[in-house]
Amino acid sequence: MALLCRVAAASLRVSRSRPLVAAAVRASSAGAQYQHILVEKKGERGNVGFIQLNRKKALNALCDELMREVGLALDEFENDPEIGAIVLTGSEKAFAAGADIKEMVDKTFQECYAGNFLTHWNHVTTGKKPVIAAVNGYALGGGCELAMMCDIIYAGDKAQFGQPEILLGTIPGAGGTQRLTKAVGKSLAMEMVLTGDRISAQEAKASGLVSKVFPASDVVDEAIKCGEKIASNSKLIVAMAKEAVNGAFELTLAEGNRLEKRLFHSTFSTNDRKEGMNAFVEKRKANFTDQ
Ligand code: CO8
Repeated sequence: MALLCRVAAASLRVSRSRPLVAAAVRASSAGAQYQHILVEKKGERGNVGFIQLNRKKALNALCDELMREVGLALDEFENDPEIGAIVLTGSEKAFAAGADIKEMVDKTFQECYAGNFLTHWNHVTTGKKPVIAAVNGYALGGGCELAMMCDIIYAGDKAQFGQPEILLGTIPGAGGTQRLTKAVGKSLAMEMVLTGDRISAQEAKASGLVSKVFPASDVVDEAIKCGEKIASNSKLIVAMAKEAVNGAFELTLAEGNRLEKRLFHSTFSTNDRKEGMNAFVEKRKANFTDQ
């Protein structure tokens, strides 16, 4: 694999909006090599990171290497000062049909437990920059969980969400029983997890799992537009806002309100808070510097 990467690196040239594609390994705009994902910068200002899962034949089943690559690409964007938001998407047929069952079929409890099997997926939730999932087609099992690890979910009108692990004799392991329940409530989450039944994009919208539904062909562009809108704000303050909202999932109301208040107070130590309020008073557009 390392040799393959080096050979491909020598033969690849990369453009900002459309990376050229080699047989098996692709380079991101920062030059990193990926086999299972496409990585670009999108948006008029190139300030939206774009990660596309690209194992189409396997319906973007989330094999270990793919998720490792997603983690690397997220790190790449996290460390890129130009990037203000990230869009994660799959193909029109599948955002992702779950963890790779073929990779899991022979695993033992001992291997899973001792090796902390798939724990590295949590990496998706640890960044400061907002991640928007643009979901078309199947978002099943680990695919639904991956979407729920993102900060915002946009869905195409043919998207389907489900936690079908029960049909495989297992249960969700990447937050499906927790994030789904917080998003849609106990009754629907319990029904989905216990029966393996899927819900449509429209049901996902009605139950609060996704924020917007678009025609399938528009959902990626709309997610990028949302990313551009977020990226036009102060990256420093956006990170604080994300931290505060995430507090609502992890803390009691009192602790969450305390965290929010401290972060709110902290904005008063930043140049961007001064700039934002002065710009309003002076009736001009704010020029944020992320300081
Ligand atoms: N894993 C591996 N391969 C898959 C997966 C998968 N999850 N889903 C689809 N594929 C493969 C198929 O095997 C097939 O490959 P091949 O052509 O080599 O036979 C190819 O993708 C196309 O699939 P189908 O022929 O089945 O396509 P259909 O259009 O007929 O059906 C479905 C599409 C309904 C999506 C069907 O493929 C399906 O049911 N897939 C499995 C869905 C599923 O059960 N997902 C849950 C997996 S378990 C899980 O995600 C646990 C997560 C725990 C994470 C813990 C992290 C800490």
